Amino acid sequence: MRTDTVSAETETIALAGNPNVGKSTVFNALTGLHQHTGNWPGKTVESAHGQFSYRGRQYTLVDLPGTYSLFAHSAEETVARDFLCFGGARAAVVVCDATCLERNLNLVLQTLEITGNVVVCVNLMDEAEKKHIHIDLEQLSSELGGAPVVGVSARSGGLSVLEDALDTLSPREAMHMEYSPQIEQVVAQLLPLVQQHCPDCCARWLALRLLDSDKSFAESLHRFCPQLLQDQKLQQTLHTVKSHLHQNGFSSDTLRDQITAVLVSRAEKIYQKCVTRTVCSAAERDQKLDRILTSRRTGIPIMLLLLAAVLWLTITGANYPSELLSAGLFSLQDVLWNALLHAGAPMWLMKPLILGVYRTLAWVISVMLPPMAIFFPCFTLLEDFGYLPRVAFNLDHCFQRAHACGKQALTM
Ligand SMILES: Nc1nc2c(ncn2[C@@H]2O[C@H](COP(=O)(O)OP(=O)(O)OP(=O)(O)O)[C@@H](O)[C@H]2O)c(=O)[nH]1
Ligand SMILES: [Mg+2]
Repeated sequence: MRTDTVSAETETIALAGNPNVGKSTVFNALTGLHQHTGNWPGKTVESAHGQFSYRGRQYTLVDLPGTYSLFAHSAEETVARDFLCFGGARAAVVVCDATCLERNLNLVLQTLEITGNVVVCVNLMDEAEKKHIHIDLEQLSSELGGAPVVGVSARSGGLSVLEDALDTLSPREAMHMEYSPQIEQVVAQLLPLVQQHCPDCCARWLALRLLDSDKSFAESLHRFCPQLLQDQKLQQTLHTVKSHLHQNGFSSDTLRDQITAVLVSRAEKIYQKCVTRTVCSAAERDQKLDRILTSRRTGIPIMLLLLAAVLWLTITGANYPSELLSAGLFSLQDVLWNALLHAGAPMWLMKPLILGVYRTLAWVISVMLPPMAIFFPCFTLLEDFGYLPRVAFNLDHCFQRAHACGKQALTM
């Protein structure tokens, strides 16, 4: 059912969210497809399309790569930002992790600034319950200007609340975040000019982003909205307001920092109003464990030891089952050879069959199967214990020096 082009009769819904919050799990549950899921960030690297229908309406769901912010820093984040901004989706579902809602709200607010047609899907409610985190979904919805909020545990299904929310979603205005007077003043100057080309609700967001001279965003504008770059009056006004801001000590970085600070502080306030957490021994134990597994002094040595143990188990440990398998399979070779001889099979058939096909197969199985049967379960255990994102965190610093990021360590 995978489709790469979106049919005109279907309503396109973007599925966005931070990395590793369960977007692909939601996507698979709704569309019946099998997007790659796993417990580490950065599995989805390009958008995938799938379809589903609900109450007679046809939807095309677009599973986007995980992104922390729409100030894109990586290629995956650019894909997500461009689709949310220029993809022409009717609505966006922002999937959040109920166990760390505050961080996720940053993206929710940024998406709401682009479009009011957002459903907030708070996933991993089961994990939140285990950690004694209570989220007041109604309060959250009212803090987000009435955007529908649903709580789900996508891994165990039960996504009809999300389907209902999409079905009853009515068009809404984008959220208006209030920035400093200097920023508001220049946005007011740019807005009418941007609106001429983009009359829909993301004009204010576009005006804000034009101020921040981001190269990747300029490339996206060139691709999706070239008229903004070609409008001489707009470019002149942009030049004037930028130099005015510059004279008042506003560089692109200061501008971004101010915008981010407003979003972060709003997210913090919303979180405090909507989330209550009963501190329990399990949560404290998790925090202690986190400190040990990700601190500089203990995190790296533990990681090296664990990875070395997995490699040692795979390489040395595999020798024993390898020997057993090879002894078993090669003794079977003699049995097969004698059986065929007894049955009167000709030599021209027996030699390629037994000494060629069977012997090669026996070698491959006895050499390759044991390391795989040891390595993959070990890796899955580390994944299920949630250790892989911690490896990504520990290695992020090293990888950044090579202009990469920690999560690439996992595929490496
Ligand atoms: N306990 C629990 N785990 C879940 C739930 N939903 C998803 N998961 C798990 O969370 C992990 C991440 O899920 P994905 O669907 O791959 O997350 P994603 O947001 O697509 O991740 P990226 O594509 O890397 O950004 C997987 O191990 C899922 O099995 C849930 O409701 N409860
Ligand atoms: Mg995914």
